[in-house]
Amino acid sequence: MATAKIEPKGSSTAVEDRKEKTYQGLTQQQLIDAYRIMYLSRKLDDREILLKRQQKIFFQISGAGHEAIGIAAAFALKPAYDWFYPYYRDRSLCLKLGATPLEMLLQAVGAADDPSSGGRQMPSHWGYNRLNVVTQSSPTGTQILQAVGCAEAGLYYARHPQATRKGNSDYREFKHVSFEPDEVTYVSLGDGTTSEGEFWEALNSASNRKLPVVFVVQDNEYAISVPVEVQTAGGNISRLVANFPNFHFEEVDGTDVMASYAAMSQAVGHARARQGPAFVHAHVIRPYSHSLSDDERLYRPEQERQRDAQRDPLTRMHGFLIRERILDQDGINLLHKEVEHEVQEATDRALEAAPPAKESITRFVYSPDLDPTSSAFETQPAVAPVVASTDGEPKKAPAPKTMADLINSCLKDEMRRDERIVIFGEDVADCSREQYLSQKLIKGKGGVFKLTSGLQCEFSSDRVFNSPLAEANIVGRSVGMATRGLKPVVEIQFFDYIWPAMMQLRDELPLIRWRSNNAFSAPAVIRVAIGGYLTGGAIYHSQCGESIFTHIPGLRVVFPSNALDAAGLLRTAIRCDDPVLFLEHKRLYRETFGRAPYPGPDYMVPFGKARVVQTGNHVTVITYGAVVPRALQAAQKLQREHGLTVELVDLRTLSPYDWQTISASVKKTNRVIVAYEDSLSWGYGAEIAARIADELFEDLDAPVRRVAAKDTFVAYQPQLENAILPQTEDLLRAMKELAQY
Ligand SMILES: Cc1ncc(C[n+]2csc(CCOP(=O)(O)OP(=O)(O)O)c2C)c(N)n1
Ligand SMILES: [Mg+2]
Repeated sequence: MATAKIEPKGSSTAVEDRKEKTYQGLTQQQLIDAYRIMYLSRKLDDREILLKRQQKIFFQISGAGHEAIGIAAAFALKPAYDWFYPYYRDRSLCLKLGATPLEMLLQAVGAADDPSSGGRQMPSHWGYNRLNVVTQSSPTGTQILQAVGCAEAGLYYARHPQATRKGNSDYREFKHVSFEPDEVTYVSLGDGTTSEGEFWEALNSASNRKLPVVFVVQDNEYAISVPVEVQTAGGNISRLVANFPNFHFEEVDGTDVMASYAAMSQAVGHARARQGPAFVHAHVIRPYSHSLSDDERLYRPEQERQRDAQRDPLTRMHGFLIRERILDQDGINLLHKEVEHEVQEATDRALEAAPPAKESITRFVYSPDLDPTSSAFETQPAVAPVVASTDGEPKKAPAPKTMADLINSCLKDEMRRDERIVIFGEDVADCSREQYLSQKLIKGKGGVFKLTSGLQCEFSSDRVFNSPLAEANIVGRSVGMATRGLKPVVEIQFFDYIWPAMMQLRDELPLIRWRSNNAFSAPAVIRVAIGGYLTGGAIYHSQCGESIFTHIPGLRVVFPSNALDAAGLLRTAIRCDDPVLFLEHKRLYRETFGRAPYPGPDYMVPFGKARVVQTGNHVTVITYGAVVPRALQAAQKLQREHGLTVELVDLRTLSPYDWQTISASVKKTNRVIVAYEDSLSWGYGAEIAARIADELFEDLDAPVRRVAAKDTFVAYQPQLENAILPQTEDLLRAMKELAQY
């Protein structure tokens, strides 16, 4: 059945009247359209509930009660122009933006053709690439900082239009970038979610940077069973946020389409005019419990539920259309029939849709386009050759530089090459108060370890800047920016303080591509200073813990041991199309060991290729990071004192890792130690040791040994630190024992 155009009741006779009469700027036809979408949204919820009861779908979350604010937002914004970070109750918003009922039901049944996730995410987890609706996840609140990063990216492109160009031989080849000079980013959340720290971090940055983000809090007074007065001091979020500068604030009855539209129009207008962010607090209802797994009658009495029912946005809109004589009951009935037919048709098709193939489960864990383990990322160092000078004396070879120097040079060269790179984090700028730099009053800082020194001076505060002291803020914003095609190379000052960013690092950054079935990606680089052996670093400046991150599919984890590898691997990290956790050992930053001349602006080391530091016959040592120089020292001593030789393998990247080199070496020496700085139990080496025991059992002449830190924390007192972290003598002892086993 074709959908008839249901027109305002007086349309055939009173054309002039209709032209004049609008409601907060909405025409009668738009109001009918609004009601149609709201009704469609509710009927899709109802149908999903039925399908769930019939066990034809597997979960249900409704948008019921939130339809009016959603439709109002969609009327005030533009699909495929503005950007959207909706939450699960935004069904009406997504329908109005252009998502179809079939698309929604394809997600409910988990079909291969579900455009949001290809059957990977539960229903109501929107994501429509063609509409700029960014892939949504389930952790409440992670979308908010990403929306901030998204808005920052739009502003950045407006200032740097050249940065949108496609690049050659790096991630830019595969990342289509678009922006609109007056685009706005929409993000929505529930009242409960305003309790998350990331909400406040997002408001803080949006306010401070005057970003065009429209925050919409859909306040249904409950977060599952927890009422708003428990979440929010004083019970009203509007009162708490009222003092953020640069904001436009609206508090509105979110069950009233016209009032909501008026509020949204003001809010969007403010953001579009680049006046700053806006905050819309919409009071809504939640008639269908939290989800189909929840029964609100357990914690809400009938009278409270009845009170809410009086405000049902559908009933209100229905009554309004009749009262204003925009539609009569026949018109409403016809509209209902059409919508119900549309839902039925979409349901029939969705139920026939094929599920994804089982073989597809690992597709899009990583970029299908660019493989950082490939030979495209293998180049030779371009070090100036030693040539004879005119007086016949050989010219001095270029001076070897520290790991800190080479990382800094690599960042500079990459920033010159790629205008999409932005760098931010705590203390990474030379000086936030730029005038001190321009007046030459100070030298500038450029990182607590000075790794980003001079970058702000060369590339401006637009590309290199300090963040607030908030790690989730750093990573969350970088996810949003990377989704838009920028290449954030952000810094976490100490590994010990990475944990506030864990939700973004575990549930967002590495998941964006997989959960959206490759519709979105966020290949950001997170540089992190890690490790101990500092003499005085104590507990909170010495931690390792890399295995927590190598356990995350979708994330590349790199851990160089020397200057040359650091430069080559960082370049690969920046140019590749996957998110990378780049771990830099603080103790190695300025170590004499492993210095090298700068290998030039195109030197790259592919991921997943270990380096055999020295070959040997009696025992293999597999390690990485600051244990490499210690193991080398031990190996040299073993050879001097006992004539036994060690094959030393530096993994360089921990995920992926080079199984081929490990396996070849173990097959050769038949004895292996896996050594790492982190505490022994559950550490990175446990996985390597397990795999060796599993796959190379026949090749072993001795048990697989691990040498690692004690299962405690890294103490301040140097004698304790030495006793805790693995030392050269520990390695030497293990090598000797194993070689003689
Ligand atoms: C970080 C996080 N904690 C807990 C949950 C489980 N959970 C899902 S929705 C929800 C309540 C959200 O309430 P609110 O923000 O008010 O949105 P509403 O569902 O009421 O629309 C909770 C606790 C989650 N998804 N994410
Ligand atoms: Mg709520």
